[in-house]
Amino acid sequence: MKAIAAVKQILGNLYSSLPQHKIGSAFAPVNIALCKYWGKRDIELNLPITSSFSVALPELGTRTSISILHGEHDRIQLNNQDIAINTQFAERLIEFLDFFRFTSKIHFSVTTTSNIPIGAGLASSASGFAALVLALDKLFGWGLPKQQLSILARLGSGSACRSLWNGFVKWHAGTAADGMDSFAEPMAMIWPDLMLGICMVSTAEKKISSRTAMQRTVTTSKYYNMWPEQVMHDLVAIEAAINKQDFNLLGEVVEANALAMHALMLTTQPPILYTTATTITLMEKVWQLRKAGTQVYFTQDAGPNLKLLFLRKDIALIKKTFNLSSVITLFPSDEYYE
Ligand code: 2P0
Repeated sequence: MKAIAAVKQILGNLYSSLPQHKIGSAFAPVNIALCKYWGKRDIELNLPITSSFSVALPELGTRTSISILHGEHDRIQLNNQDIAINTQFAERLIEFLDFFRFTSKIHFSVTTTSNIPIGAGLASSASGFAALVLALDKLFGWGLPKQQLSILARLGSGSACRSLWNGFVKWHAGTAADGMDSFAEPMAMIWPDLMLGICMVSTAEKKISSRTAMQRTVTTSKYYNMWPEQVMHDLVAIEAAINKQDFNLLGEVVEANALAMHALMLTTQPPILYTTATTITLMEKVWQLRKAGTQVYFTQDAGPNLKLLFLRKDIALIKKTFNLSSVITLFPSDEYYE
């Protein structure tokens, strides 16, 4: 298996070392892509076709503790509830833990709590796998650099490699077949007035996972070949906008990037549509408000909910206009990117 080989390569002599501590515990934030990851060049290693760029939602995320369990199988707790090991959630976690089960007898007890609004399309798998990798690093006492931990998190879920830092984060697609150059890194840029609001449309579980949806897009959309070029331009524009603190430029590029991803999904066979009538009503509201002079833009992930980007000066107006489930200051302090 390529993933096991990658884990061995990263851990080197540490592979098969015994845990140094009784418990490892860590928190990882949720991240929202400003330039989306949509398509893999390697499914097993979660290697992306393009680079992507995100911003973390500080305070919103997952805390995970892990310890060795002397039992027959793993024990998984989510938000204080035991999770049956034959559920999809547990199976995905157990499959990932298999990479670190150096002797077949090792089992783990994993306790996870998350303060992510349920069903907000906030990719709980990203903060989940990032927190798990950070917790494993502490349990085993590896002390790995974050770049290496980012590669390990990527093996659990692609976007998890971006959830190891606060602030703006770039995931370099890389070109190596083994994925050793495909990791995320924090960008030393901050934007103290930048705000994000979550506009909840539905909390129902999505009918098609982003994993399946992105693969279907790559294999069936006649227009997919336009995506990598679009992303290349968007990444440059997003970094330039942040450097200049040009909010309108940032918003335009971010919104267009999300719309292009969703447009691509409509061109798959069969088509994928996460957008609902309510999503469209909200988009129109954003556009109307913008026409009237307010600087507000949206981004949308693999679900119907919108995330609004705006500046602190407009917080009262945005709160009055939209029913937001969370309003997040993305850079609560001056040194928030590490
Ligand atoms: C992103 N999404 O960049 C994009 C935009 C959803 C829409 O990354 O198969 O859970 O585990 O690598 O990371 C969600 O996909 O997929 C995602 P896998 P992942 O945030």
